[in-house]
Amino acid sequence: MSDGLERAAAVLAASRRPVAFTGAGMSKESGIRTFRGEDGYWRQYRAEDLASLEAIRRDPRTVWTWYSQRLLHNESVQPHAGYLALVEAGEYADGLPVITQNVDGLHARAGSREVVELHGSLRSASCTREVSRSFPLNRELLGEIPPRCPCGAALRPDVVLFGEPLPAAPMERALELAASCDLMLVVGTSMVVYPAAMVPYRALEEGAEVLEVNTEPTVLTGEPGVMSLRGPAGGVLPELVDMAWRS
Ligand code: BV8
Repeated sequence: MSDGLERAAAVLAASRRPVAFTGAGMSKESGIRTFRGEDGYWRQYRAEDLASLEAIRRDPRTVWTWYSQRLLHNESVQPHAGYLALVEAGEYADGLPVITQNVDGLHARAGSREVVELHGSLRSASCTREVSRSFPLNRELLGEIPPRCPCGAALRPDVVLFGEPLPAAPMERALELAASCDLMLVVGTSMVVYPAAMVPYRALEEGAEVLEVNTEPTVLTGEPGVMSLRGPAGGVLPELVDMAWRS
């Protein structure tokens, strides 16, 4: 079920404090695989087998091979037109802060002024023994798999692994933005992972409208206060922003 682009554009143009909440589907058209889609990472592996502290301790080589492949692939991808549309919308409307579950850094690279990374990022890695010691995660550090701290212990990527609590400050900021926005664009997320998936529900509870952009229906589709645009972020978002402010 998909609502009209015209109505969605009118709601976006009228919003005073829009916020975006994005997941792996936002990066699909930049060439980064989703987690649970047909080509998703989790198709071959189970989340617990890769993105967990237990997995890093049990089998650091497999986990780091996966993260290293993702990091090196990240170097070759670019933010697509949907990212740039969110940046442009921010120029018309309150900066349009972005809350993301993604660790690929593409929103910041596209130029979004405020990006709240709920699940950390692939920019750095920390020592599993001296946890406060962190290092830029780059090709050089990946010369050895798993990369090691000078103390000899294995490093871990500074992403939030399954079973780990989310960092407090980003989650607090995300809930604050959800509570104060009048419109939340929910783009490219299956709404499966908690507590991140609480964020759009908080926006709805506080009276905001939600505009979902996804190629598939999710638990949000059809909920009161939710409009759904069925289609890829890289196509829908530029059309939406064009219609809201340019036509
Ligand atoms: C926590 C970082 C508690 C790493 C990620 C058992 C044990 C422990 C915990 C749990 C458990 N059972 C449940 C839990 C809770 C667990 C959870 O939610 N599990 C799920 C799977 C059921 N959560 C946690 O473990 C969290 N921590 O609960 O801690 C705690 C508290 C106090 C003290 C101690 C512990 C931590 C969760 C964070 C995990 N880290 N990522 C990394 O990236 O490697 S999660 C991972 O999933 C990514 O961040 C990803 O972004 C996120 C969510 O997935 P989506 O983004 O939605 O992506 P997905 O592929 O699922 O969907 C893509 C969507 O896009 C689809 O809807 C598709 O239709 C759409 N799409 C596709 N193409 C397009 C598109 N849309 C638009 N355009 C397109 N072109």
